[in-house]
Amino acid sequence: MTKKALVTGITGQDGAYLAQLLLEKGYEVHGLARRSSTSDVNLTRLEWLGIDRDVRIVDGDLLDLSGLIRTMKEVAPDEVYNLAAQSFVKSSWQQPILTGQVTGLGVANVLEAVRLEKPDARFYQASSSEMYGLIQEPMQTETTPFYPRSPYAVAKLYGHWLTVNYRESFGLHASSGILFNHESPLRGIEFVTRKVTDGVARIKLGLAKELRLGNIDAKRDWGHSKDYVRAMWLMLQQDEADDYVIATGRTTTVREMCRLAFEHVGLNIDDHLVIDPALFRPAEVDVLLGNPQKAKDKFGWEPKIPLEEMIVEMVEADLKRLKK
Ligand code: NDP
Ligand code: GDR
Repeated sequence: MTKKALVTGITGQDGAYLAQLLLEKGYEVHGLARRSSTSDVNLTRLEWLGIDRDVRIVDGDLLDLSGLIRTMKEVAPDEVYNLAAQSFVKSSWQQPILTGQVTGLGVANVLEAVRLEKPDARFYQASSSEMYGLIQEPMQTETTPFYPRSPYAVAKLYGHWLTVNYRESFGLHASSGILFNHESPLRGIEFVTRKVTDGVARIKLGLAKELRLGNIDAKRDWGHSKDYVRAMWLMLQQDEADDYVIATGRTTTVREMCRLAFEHVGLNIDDHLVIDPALFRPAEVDVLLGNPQKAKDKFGWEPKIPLEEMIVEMVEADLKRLKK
């Protein structure tokens, strides 16, 4: 029997790579997506991977419970991956209420639709290392206490605990992946890695002179989206639902990540980088470093693509895109 998956946030970075993985595994992939006035649905990332015609798009929004219930009934998925969110941390201070509604309460909507229409479906929640915030332990695991530092992280914490609660209350096979930062050429341009690789490519091609960043002392545990969507799928293949940290176990400053990008095109970071105080955040998460041992022990997950290789892939992709 062909397995069916429903992916919310299918038009995003992870949605695209996850859809690709599921198609490779023979799944029938249904993706929830919002229409916009410029294009019916923005399938750019799915087109980039050449799979836009292979997924079935269902019109919907995380805020629309009745639509979600209908979709759950119609699709009757075996697996539900809830990736949709207002996912940009900085915007969450600008739009705290919308972020709470989509990134937080949106999880309740999807879980309710599962509980009412397809309680035997396996559910994945896209939780985040941002929930750790003000770090309580040098290396974060599934038991490290949370201390969220943005409206985004507060909303994610609600979604995380609701997932745990629906597992304990109703016996849903609901797992939460606490994923650390992961990037790719499909990353949104507002996130720092993609902003850097796009900026470096522009400078290299003579289209820009400088790159403006905020807090370059912040440290992140960066992996590749392709590796991380594999972990999402693996979580739902386990007999028991559970929560897992997915990370590389290595942390790097924004400055060092940026230096790698400049170095790849033979430029000196100090000739082009400008620090812009306007880009600092009201509250910062200074450092993140995850320990993925549990995922390794339980289902053998390990990251394959190191930061250096990923940054080169991203710079090259941006050079190609800009030359077009
Ligand atoms: P993106 O920002 O690339 O994608 C977000 C997706 O959510 C898009 O498809 C977007 O649709 C959709 N979306 C936003 N609002 C709604 C809504 N109201 N109804 C339906 N869909 C909506 O994020 P990523 O792919 O990077 O991340 C996937 C998930 O994982 C997110 O929940 C994110 O918070 C979480 N996460 C990401 C990490 C990372 O480093 N990438 C780390 C940890 C967690 P549209 O295209 O229409 O805007
Ligand atoms: P983050 O990712 O907030 O960790 O959330 P982002 O790439 O936006 O920021 C990482 C760090 O870089 C610093 N920084 C800048 N960030 C941006 N975006 N732009 C800049 O110009 C800049 N200069 C410095 C930031 O201050 C921060 O410390 C991502 C998202 O994908 C979330 O959805 C996800 O949950 C977490 O990763 C894990």
